[in-house]
Amino acid sequence: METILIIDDSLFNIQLLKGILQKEYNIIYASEGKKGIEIARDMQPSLILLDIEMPGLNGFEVMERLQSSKETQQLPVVFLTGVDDTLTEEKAFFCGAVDYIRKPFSANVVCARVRTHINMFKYRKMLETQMYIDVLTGLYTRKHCLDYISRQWKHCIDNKLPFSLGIADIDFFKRVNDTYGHQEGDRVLNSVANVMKKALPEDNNYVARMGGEEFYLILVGEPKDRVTNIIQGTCLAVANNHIVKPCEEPGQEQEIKVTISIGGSTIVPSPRDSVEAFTAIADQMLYKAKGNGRNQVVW
Ligand code: GH3
Ligand code: MG
Ligand code: MG
Ligand code: MG
Ligand code: MG
Repeated sequence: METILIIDDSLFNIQLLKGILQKEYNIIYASEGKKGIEIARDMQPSLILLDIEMPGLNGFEVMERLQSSKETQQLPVVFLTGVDDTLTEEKAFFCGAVDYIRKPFSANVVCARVRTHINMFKYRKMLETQMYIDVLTGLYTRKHCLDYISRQWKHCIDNKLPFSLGIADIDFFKRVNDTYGHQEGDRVLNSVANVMKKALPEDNNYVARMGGEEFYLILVGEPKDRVTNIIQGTCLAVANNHIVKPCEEPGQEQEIKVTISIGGSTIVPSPRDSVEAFTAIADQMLYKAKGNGRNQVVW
């Protein structure tokens, strides 16, 4: 059930809205702006119904704070107010509200508008998931990764931090498909993805599937020797991972083993460095790892 947050200083209004909406939605509320912002951040509701006239922060001030924080700026806000004046309504939309409902309101109109906004929000979240999360492995997609790299690259330049990129590619993966079939190949891909993610530090474990059986592993702020240790561990963890191919005959299960090669590099980037040139180096290292016999890290 989707959650709606009501921020209103009038308990009467909160009760009224709750009565209208609680059959279809989980209703939470705050009678004051600051508290409302905290709840919005922690609970990530699918919609916020926001009053304008309140003691403490008024609706516009609440809106401004919601919009200026990364954790709340994507949440849709509907102003629900007794202020019956077109200039205020214009201002609300200008501030980023998705809708403006005047009190006294009709229960059916509130329901219909809320449903529309909630549906749009759900749809948007679904599209974002499809864009950013790879369905087969649950890892980040290429699109997410490219955005992430440009953000982190800049962050490392600004803070003089090391940026590390490892490019991992499964060895002789074509053979896996040829031997066990494409479906089994997909399971292997999924398993390798999970093992890689688990082998990285819990608080610094960005892995993306860039395409096919190639992955980017990104570590930010770790010194190079620590990075190479972690990446060696990742390579080893994949090699030690056994994937069991299920079989109808008990005792006839087959074990599929695969290895990966990883090429990578670490840099404390300066504004003159280009992320494309740096990526090309990691790619060359992968090429070397393949040429040197695979199942290894070249950094
Ligand atoms: P190398 O060690 O040189 O990387 O050899 P390789 O066989 O892994 O390399 P190659 O690039 O020739 O083959 C990659 C194979 O990965 C080809 C393709 O069929 C397979 N592949 C790519 N994406 C998928 C996928 O989503 N599922 C499955 N099952 N196979 C895939
Ligand atoms: Mg009020
Ligand atoms: Mg290849
Ligand atoms: Mg390969
Ligand atoms: Mg490949």
